[in-house]
Amino acid sequence: MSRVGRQLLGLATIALVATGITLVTGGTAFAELGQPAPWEWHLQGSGSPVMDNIVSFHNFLSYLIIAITLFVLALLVIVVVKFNARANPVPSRTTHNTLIEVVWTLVPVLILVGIAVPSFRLLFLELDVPKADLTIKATGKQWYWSYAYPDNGKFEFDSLMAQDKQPRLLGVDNEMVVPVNKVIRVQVTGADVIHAFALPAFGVKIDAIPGRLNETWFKATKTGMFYGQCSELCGKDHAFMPIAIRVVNDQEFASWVESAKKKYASGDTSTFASAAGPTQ
Ligand SMILES: [Cu+2]
Repeated sequence: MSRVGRQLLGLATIALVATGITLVTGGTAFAELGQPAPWEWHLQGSGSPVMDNIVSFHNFLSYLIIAITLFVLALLVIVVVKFNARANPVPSRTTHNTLIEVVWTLVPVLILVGIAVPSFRLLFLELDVPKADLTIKATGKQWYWSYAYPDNGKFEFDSLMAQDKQPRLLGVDNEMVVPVNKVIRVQVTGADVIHAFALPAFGVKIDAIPGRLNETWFKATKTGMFYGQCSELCGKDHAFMPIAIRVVNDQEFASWVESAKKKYASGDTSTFASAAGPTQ
């Protein structure tokens, strides 16, 4: 085997080993649930059925891409080793091969169809809001979020980043609180400029646009704290308006609602007086 061929085979071996290590140590090993972790390179851990689907679709695509890349690499290695000028001094004059042309057209088409089907299934899962157990309205403002609970006594409160809370830049003074295993419909709007309501662990990301009411949903399958961030550049403190959601059981949620009704009773109720739209 030629020197170049050996070098290429060596490279291919390194790529294979690296891929193997990546796949073995990947998955949820580093992916912490609810918040980002240091040196994280994988998707955040899933806390909702939609995110479960996003993770498995992402993994499916990764395996497919790795397989295609290795296949092309193998073809390149074969060409370099078998058909270089020294190993193959008299080149073939073949210009056409009907079978191979049909195959290299059909196989990519089939692969794309195989990607399209689960991709559309996932889009429909994200966009068809199931019958909701609870509706929460999230309003993006420069630079914090307000959460309103129209089903639970029509209270509304502001959620600002808390300097003294952990995790840094994600902790807030008043968290959004939701019950576990319930379909939460989130209606999202902006009060001043465009913001975006995003929570990676729930697979949620939707624009908060003034004058418009966008709708998304999630069903948290685990209790605990989950963090997201405004995901549309909205001004100088865009980086400092985190989204913090506390997922609790039904009893804890009921008692939180009782205390929240009292705590936020004097809050601004303009959300309920007017329909969607800017409140200032
Ligand atoms: Cu923003």
